Amino acid sequence: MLDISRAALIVVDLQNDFCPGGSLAVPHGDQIIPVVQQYLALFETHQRPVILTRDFHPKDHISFKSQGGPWPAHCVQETIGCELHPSLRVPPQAHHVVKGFNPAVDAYSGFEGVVSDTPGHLTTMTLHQLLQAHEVAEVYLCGLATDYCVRATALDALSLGYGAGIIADGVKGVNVEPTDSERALREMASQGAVLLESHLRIGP
Ligand code: VGL
Ligand code: ZN
Repeated sequence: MLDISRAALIVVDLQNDFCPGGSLAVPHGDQIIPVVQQYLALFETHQRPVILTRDFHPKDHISFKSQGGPWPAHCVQETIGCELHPSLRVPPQAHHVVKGFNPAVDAYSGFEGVVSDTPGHLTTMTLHQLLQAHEVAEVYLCGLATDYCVRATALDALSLGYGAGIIADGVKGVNVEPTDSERALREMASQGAVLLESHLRIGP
């Protein structure tokens, strides 16, 4: 049965640049928004923590093709592409985590970021510290992209001892290779993540 009494919801990188029209668009990335919205409402109703992560790159970030990296420029700070998708209704109590701001280091996992609840102000608090402060034992993950930042965040959560549920219809992958997302989901499951087959049907 649904038990989110010690859970937090983590919405990974649901930013304009990862949605159709963006510079590193995940195919159909915006289709997950209604599912994400339902989970946001659920966690808000139960007064459980909600965290939204954002890729937050300087314009000369090491992961960009201009610097010899694999990706087109994306999620550059202070651009529209870096903003959360405008149709997301972000709860006022939600926490925000930014990552990938060090120009020389790529950071796929939210656990490599810092809390930034005031726009433009980065704290030194990590996601792990934030979750500990709220006595969170398990995280429910949705967002973009299954094969990169969702994967990395889930694997870090599991390594840190959190339970992890992946909202299967609340994630979408880049699929540089067509099976990348499937592989990532299998890998997360093999490390202990629970794949939640259909939205709002949590548990066995
Ligand atoms: C991501 C590629 C590059 C992601 C971030 O959010 O999954 N993917 N930077
Ligand atoms: Zn990035």
